Amino acid sequence: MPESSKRVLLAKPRGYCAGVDRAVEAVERALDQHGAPVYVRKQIVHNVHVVETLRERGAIFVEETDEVPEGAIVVFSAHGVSPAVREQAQQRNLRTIDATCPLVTKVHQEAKRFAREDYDILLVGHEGHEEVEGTAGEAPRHIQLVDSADDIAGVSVRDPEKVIWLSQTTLSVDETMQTVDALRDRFPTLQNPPSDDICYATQNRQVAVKAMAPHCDLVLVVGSRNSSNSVRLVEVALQAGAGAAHLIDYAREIDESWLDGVETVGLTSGASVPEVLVRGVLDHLAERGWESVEEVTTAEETLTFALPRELRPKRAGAAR
Ligand code: 0CJ
Ligand code: F3S
Repeated sequence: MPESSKRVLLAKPRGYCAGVDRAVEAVERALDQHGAPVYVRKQIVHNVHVVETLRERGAIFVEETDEVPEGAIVVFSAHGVSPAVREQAQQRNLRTIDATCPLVTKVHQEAKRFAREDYDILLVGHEGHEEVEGTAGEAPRHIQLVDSADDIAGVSVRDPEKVIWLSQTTLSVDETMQTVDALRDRFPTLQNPPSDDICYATQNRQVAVKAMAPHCDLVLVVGSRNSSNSVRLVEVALQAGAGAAHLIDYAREIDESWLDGVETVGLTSGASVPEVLVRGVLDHLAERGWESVEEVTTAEETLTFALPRELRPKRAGAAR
């Protein structure tokens, strides 16, 4: 194939969202302010490289707070925690830094509010995902998880007039709408969340991939296997017409055979993926003749979140 027909389409937006940026910085600041080790419950975000880099700096990742020594510092991950986890941390006198994304906290608030109003809440999300465990833990008696259309037949509610659906923040927008349509066939007065639970970053990355994929023989998504939003980008690319699509953590995972006969490679990354890994893939492709790179931009993102309150500088003269 002539070198000149080889090109890369680079999706924008891609990579870090505001919630991930804040969560990663929270661990870095905690290490700077308090010194190593700093404990982190679960992976701060679902990215192998981020976790390894922070581990090298002195973060210790644990599954549960009972692995953290009494009185030590523990950071809660971007995906959020249930009230039960907060209580366990308090019982062990842990000093907590809450890096839950504010957009996950918003879904928790919705769950609490509709549980208080005694709704049955149908939470669309992936069973076993940490975010879903945290949200469901806010109102276990009111929430039922709907992971796929297969679960719908098993849903039972007390009053079909008082049912609302909420969701995980990192789902496929199209698939979720299909699930909600199927739920509404069963419960015609099913209420929508007060605002979108699937977050702006998830939506924007899917829109960008959809714009790019029909022009691509191959789409590469940089992201880790357990990153829900990254995995969704592979699915969206295939549904939108990409010839093939693969999820990779690093450029070295690109199988040479994937590139056989390929002219246009699409490239994007999940919300938990640092840009340095995308640069690594661009370098890898350039060495093989894909030197021309065009950005496909579908939105500009400017949102940022303040650091967790426990890490903000204390105001001068504030009471101690
Ligand atoms: O749930 C979140 C707050 C998203 C965090 C960013 O992405 P990632 O890969 O850590 O998590 P997901 O598995 O939820 O996509
Ligand atoms: Fe938050 Fe969405 Fe990122 S929920 S952590 S802004 S993927």
